[in-house]
Amino acid sequence: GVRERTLIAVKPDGVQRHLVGQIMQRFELKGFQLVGLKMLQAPEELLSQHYQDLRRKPFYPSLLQYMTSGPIVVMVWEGHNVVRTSRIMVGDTNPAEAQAGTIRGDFSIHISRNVIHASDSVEGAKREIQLWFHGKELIDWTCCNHSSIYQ
Ligand code: YYY
Ligand code: MG
Repeated sequence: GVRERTLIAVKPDGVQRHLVGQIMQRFELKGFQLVGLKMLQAPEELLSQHYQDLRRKPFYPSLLQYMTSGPIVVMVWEGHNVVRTSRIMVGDTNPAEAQAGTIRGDFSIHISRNVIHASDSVEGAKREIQLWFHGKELIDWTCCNHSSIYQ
């Protein structure tokens, strides 16, 4: 449905490099709708839940160190097929494999500093949105351009 939602986060490297505006603009220009937004210094406990499936990976300790190294910007974007489409907009996990035109392809070089997070499934998005946002922080609103974006 058009009310599908995904969690997008600009990671500490993206914030430090002043990429927040450009990244948000890509989602706005695409036609997706912003329904939640905040900046925070991520608590390690929250990150360990966010990345629970990666706990046994060799890169996990350095991943957590990087993700707590500075503020992040977390947001929820809404729209038809937004989970899958935003993964395409974000590009491959490894920036060396990410296509030009994708966010990682255009703005990053190394897998350990790939500027952005995007949920990888509808179920994963639901879990991550609940982890990072209280229900009342998510705003239901209707875009006046709706009929120019959807049939
Ligand atoms: O969903 P995505 O961010 O594209 O990749 P994941 O496999 O979920 O890994 C999360 C995160 O971990 C990735 O964005 C960078 C980091 N990472 C890494 O530093 N080294 C790897 N070999 C794999 C992932
Ligand atoms: Mg992932």
